Amino acid sequence: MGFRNNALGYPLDLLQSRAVIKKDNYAVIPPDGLVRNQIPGFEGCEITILASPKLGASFVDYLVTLLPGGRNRAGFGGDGIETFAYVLSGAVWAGDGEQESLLEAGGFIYVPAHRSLFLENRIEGASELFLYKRRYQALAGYEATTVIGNANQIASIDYEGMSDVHFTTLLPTDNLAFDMNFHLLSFEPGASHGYIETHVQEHGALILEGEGLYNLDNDWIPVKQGDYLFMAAYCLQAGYGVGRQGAFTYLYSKDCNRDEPL
Ligand code: UGY
Ligand code: MN
Repeated sequence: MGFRNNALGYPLDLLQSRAVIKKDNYAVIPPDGLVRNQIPGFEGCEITILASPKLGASFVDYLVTLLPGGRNRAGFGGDGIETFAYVLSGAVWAGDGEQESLLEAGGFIYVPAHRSLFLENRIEGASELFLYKRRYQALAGYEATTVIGNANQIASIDYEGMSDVHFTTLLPTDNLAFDMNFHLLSFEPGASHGYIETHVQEHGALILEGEGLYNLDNDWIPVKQGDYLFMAAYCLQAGYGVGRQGAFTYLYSKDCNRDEPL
């Protein structure tokens, strides 16, 4: 049920949910319970806010459905806020006021904190976007630049020596100007992390395909395509790909390249 599945009205059974919300620790947010938000600047868009500082994140993640004619002409981000958009389906024109591109599934744009992100749906139907914003942590002498690409055109590498776990990095790794990155991690059935991670970085993760069994703070939780995961700093985390149909893949953000302030 829920608006994202276009299944509203009387419930068919007892009300129940797979959602788990542990503020400042982790969250599993399946699509069923999500609600629509109106956000100024977005015209003709249905928006759901996922992680936010109220959950314990230093960033905000969103799912955006751009309806026919849907757009953001006012500009999203800027004034110290970096933004990132990843097209899940459809075709979206995206620009930063200088560079622009037509993004299809897998297409993404990172816009640095001194510029704004502009968006416009370019198909007759709806386009779906994953959207992110975070206050940029500047580093003297460095300036991040706009990055436009498509995840399907970036070669993955074996993840930490495992040939059945595929790791794709979307933003530059050799430039300290970037204080965060986006990655895809994909597990073939039966593959897993090599160890349960315990680290200071936070993640927001959208499961793009498949099914997994995920450890969050030592709770083992089944998750699947469409679920959103938030992992706060120091949250224990690891997963197995368990689906019989194919890979378990998620898109996730990770802060990087900065010391921790005292
Ligand atoms: O990059 C990471 O920290 C990543 N391996 N974490 C995760 O998949 N939960
Ligand atoms: Mn991690």
